[in-house]
Amino acid sequence: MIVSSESKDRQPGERPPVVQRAAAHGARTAMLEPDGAVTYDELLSRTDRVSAALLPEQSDLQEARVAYLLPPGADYVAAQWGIWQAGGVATPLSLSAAPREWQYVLADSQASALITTADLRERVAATCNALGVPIVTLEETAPHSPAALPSIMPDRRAMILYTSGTTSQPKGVVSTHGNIQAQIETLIDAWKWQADDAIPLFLPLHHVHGIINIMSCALWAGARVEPFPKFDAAGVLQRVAAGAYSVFMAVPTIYVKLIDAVETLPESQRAAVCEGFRGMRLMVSGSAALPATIHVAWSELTGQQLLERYGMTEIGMALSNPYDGERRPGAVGQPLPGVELRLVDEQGRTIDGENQPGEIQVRGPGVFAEYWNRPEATAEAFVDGWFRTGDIAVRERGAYRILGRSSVDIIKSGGYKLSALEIETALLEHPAIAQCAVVGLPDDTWGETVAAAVVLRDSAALDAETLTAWCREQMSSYKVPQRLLFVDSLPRNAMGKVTKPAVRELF
Ligand code: MLC
Ligand code: AMP
Repeated sequence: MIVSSESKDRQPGERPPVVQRAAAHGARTAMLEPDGAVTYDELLSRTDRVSAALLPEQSDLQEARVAYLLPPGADYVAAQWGIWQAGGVATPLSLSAAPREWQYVLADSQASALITTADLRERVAATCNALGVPIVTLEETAPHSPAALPSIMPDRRAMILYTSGTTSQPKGVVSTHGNIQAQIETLIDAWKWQADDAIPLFLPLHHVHGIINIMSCALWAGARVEPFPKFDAAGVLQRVAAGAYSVFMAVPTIYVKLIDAVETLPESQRAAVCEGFRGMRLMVSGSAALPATIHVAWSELTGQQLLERYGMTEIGMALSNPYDGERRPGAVGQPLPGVELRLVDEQGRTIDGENQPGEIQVRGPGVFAEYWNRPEATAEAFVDGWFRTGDIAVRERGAYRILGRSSVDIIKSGGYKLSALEIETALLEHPAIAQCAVVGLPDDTWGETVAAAVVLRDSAALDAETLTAWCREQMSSYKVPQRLLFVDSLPRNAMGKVTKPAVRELF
């Protein structure tokens, strides 16, 4: 169990751990934004404004859920820390979600308020009004400090992240302040985060990779974060060439895109970019399998051995190749400090030796508390206190290798975990669609790409272009099926159940 000296000695009335630490980083640059540097002191004063706005009459939000829709940057951090400090549960919304997805998260989490900017307000106003969720814009917060703040103890709920899985609707993963601290500290320790580190942030901030591994670890260490509104290969490479970063973290799709981008640069620029990558102390890949070919291609291009690690929203990071030592292409290394991990076979027996596949199960202080308002799903997710990840792995020569997932209904595309059932449920709301089946197809860039086989209702007419346009209104862009096939019937087994492997064959 990882407990820092601070958390052991923590007294009631203290601020959340990451906020406490920020005070010690004072005048250092926390965020380098396009319009200037934001220091840790400035972040703290913006955090106080948010807390004061959320606590006009009371001194503790008592774990009320507060949603926020904000671009990556200091405002996002101030909202997250301001909610935490006020005793609320931070519930980030995805900037690329469709209104019905925001509506689902706001309703499911029973959000008490939503924080956004004046610019973004219009995009969510109708959704919030329909649900009666008040909107707070950062521009309207006053430069006040909160009159009184609650005691943030480690077992209080801190954050809900929505994850798509084997159910037709996403589940809210609740992490406590203690869980978040453990998830951060294991990476600070294993990957040797330092105050003089600098890292770009171009991953979305509604998932752990961006929130914990990049943003929270960097701010815990007193390092500098450079946010990008979204991933932009040219913009990132320009800063890499300038030697701006010491640490870099991305999903495999981004490394595939960067290889393309670097290889098409003029010779004169390519050398500086490769030098920029070569000079970094750490480059990490995760959230989806890194093909060994990409590991090798990246090393030939930049001289960097990517450190591949494995994690999940419910547990933070669990397995990592070593900081010092062999980083084996295709493998995800060993359990991180403080993480207990075992493989379990189909009969529920723990696998002791090597070369025998089993489900990864995890225990430890970083493992989430519960699925929000879903006691049965929470109970099913654990066996004897171990969290069942649903990922199958094998241990070979001392390192774990991920073999796949136990469910065919989970798709990993561009590092996003998508639920085939959730996309099917959305498609079935189209009046022309009678039946459908969604599968993931292997893809060199995206890992998997979403494909849908669709059976139309009698006499209904629908073409791929119209359906795609409709999907874009209903779901996040990364969930929209990239391949569509209109069929007369879906392949089914003797029980009448759609056979997903046969659906894949159709493509
Ligand atoms: C977008 N496109 C896709 C797609 N996403 N096509 C297939 N599959 C997908 N998943 C299409 C768009 O429709 C568009 O097409 C074109 O690609 C460019 O879209 P874009 O949005 O501009 O793409 P880009 O910004 O380049 O996005 C790629 C990306 C993004 C890799 C930056 O997908 C991303 O941020 N992924 C990271 C997700 C993440 O953080 N996961 C971590 C989860 S936590 P057109 O035709 O419109 O041009 C977790 C735990 C752990 O997993 O272990 O970390
Ligand atoms: P999420 O639920 O979005 O947090 O995604 C977590 C899932 O991503 C895990 O359950 C794995 O299936 C997958 N994943 C994360 N890292 C890796 C990796 N290095 N290799 C293979 N799969 C990974």
